[in-house]
Amino acid sequence: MLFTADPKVAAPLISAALATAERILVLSHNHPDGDAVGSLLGVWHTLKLLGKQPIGLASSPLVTTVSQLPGVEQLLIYQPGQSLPATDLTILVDSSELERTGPIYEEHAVTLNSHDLIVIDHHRATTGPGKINLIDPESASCADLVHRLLRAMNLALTPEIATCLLMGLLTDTRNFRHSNTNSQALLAAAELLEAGADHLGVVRAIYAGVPFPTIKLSGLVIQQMQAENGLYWGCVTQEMLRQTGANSEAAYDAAMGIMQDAAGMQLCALFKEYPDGTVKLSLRSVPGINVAVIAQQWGGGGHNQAAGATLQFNLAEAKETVLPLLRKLLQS
Ligand SMILES: [Mn+2]
Repeated sequence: MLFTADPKVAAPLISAALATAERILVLSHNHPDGDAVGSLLGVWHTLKLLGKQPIGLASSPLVTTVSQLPGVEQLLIYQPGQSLPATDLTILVDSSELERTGPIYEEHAVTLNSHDLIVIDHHRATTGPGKINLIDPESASCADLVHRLLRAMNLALTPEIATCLLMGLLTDTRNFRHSNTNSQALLAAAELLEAGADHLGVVRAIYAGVPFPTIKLSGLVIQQMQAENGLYWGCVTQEMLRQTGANSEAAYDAAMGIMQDAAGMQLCALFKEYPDGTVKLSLRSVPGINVAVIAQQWGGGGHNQAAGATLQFNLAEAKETVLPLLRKLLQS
């Protein structure tokens, strides 16, 4: 078992693991975001170039932001009850827990646990479930970690791969505005552009591709957003999604972005009601306020300034439980 944050250390072992594998399952977390899909596709394209048979499988439907990425049409979207294709290696990106693949893990834990696993992730973790775990919490995105791994493996970066990875880098740094933006991220961006990444295409997809239902939903979210001494919170209910016809994931990002831009924002929380009545809590904060510790209380995780958890409460209970903890965190 290898656990390292250094792509140069992981590279020879990953090369060796790939050499003996043919059919490779590439997974990421449930409700995949730009970084999850960008990283997944970056790995998928690379495996194709190596002559492998990669199977990219997303846990749930994709956000519109990633719908133009090269190769996205080749991704399979998991349908509950579906059997897993026969593979001899699994690569998990942008997550270091197989459980985070959601329905895929729920229905195929035994199969997944029996396969060799490579983990490539940038969420804070002290251990990994893989045979090889390349986990670097200092990486701004999983995508730029994948980029450094490809370089360490001396693999070519095609314009398609570069475009997919740039999507991950831009979405996870919020266009280099998050505190996770470091020189490594900016260097990666430069190298991705040099490799032919479609910068304008990616930027347009993220910032100029907001579907009208999402804009309408943002209006509803803004209307009932609350603010109190640097703490901002809001919610997206199933009723709001029905009313506007918005795609939930893109809408969540839009609502979160608005709160993060609010004057004096120190900590913000978005409560998203899922169809099964449970609530996904997403937290963002300014440096100095660690929201990961809050998310961890419910088995969630993430980064100090961006974390989340799934709560087995209804919306009202979730707010009643979480908001006092956030107020306390802000006062401490
Ligand atoms: Mn990520």
